[in-house]
Amino acid sequence: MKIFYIITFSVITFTLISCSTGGKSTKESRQEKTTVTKKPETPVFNADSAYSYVDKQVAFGPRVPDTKPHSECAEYLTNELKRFGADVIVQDAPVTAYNGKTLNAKNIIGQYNPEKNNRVLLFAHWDSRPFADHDPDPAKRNTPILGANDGASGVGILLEIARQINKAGINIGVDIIFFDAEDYGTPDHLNLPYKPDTWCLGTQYWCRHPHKENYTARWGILLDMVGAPNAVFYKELYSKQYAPELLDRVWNTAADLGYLSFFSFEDGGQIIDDHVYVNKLMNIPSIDIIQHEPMSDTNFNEYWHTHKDDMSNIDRTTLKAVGQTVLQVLYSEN
Ligand code: AHN
Ligand code: ZN
Repeated sequence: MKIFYIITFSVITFTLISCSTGGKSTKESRQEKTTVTKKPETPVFNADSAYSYVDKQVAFGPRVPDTKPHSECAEYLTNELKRFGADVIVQDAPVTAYNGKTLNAKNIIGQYNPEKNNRVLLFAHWDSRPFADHDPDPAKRNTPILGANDGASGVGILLEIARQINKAGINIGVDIIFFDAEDYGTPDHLNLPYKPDTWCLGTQYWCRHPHKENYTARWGILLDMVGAPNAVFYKELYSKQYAPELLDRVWNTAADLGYLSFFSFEDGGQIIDDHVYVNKLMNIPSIDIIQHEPMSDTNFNEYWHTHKDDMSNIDRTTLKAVGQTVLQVLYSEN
């Protein structure tokens, strides 16, 4: 009875909609059509493609500033963004590390519709950690990690989003920024004194020297550690504090798309990450989609800052859930 009622109701509604469209003047429907074709449909995110971009970065080796794999990977990322139709700026960002060393960091910025004021920002860090300070083997803690999940996963998803933007077109301005030297923060295994702001060095530099004067964006989304099998993304608390509306929108979109097993509506912890500086220094409301494991010792994935953060720590299903969700949010923006 109930089902019958629903079917009847849908048929009537459908008929009403068809009638009202049919009843419009030719000019009106033409205008309507123009508006519809102007707004591209949300593209389908290809997880195989994203996976291959993660694999490619990892194959260069650890992307630590002032090393060969780092400069080779910078060139690769720049060329990929250009191939996907972005206007690219490579920003030299000299920064000082926790140990006083100057790092020649590079922020890689891909712009779509650079002339538009109505813009959004998508970002990830592209460097990998210079030390495996959480590796179970103490002898291996001073060597750099591959950072397949921690670094390459977010960049891989954003490259696939860039490829899709280039194919489908987009009405708003979009900046995709790969920040450097996020993961050069004070190592945990050496018992060094606490020093603030040793993480996110490339982002801090960019916030103080944006690539365009008076740069701003409506909002920002940071992707960090977004590729591990069975990852769960909780609502990170700085994101909730600075960008509650965007946070809800992203999580609701993920739920609509059927990705509730990846996106939990529970609160996570506060995580110092690139989005904190974008919020505080640039006043761009920004969230962090980050795998955080409140029950683990480190608060993160078990391979976090170890030599096991390699391609076996990457799963296409997770890349798809995050990538499709971000694309959907992006294409629902006018
Ligand atoms: C801290 O551990 C302070 N922040 C985590 C940010 C991070 C490191 N993201 C990836 N690696
Ligand atoms: Zn890290």
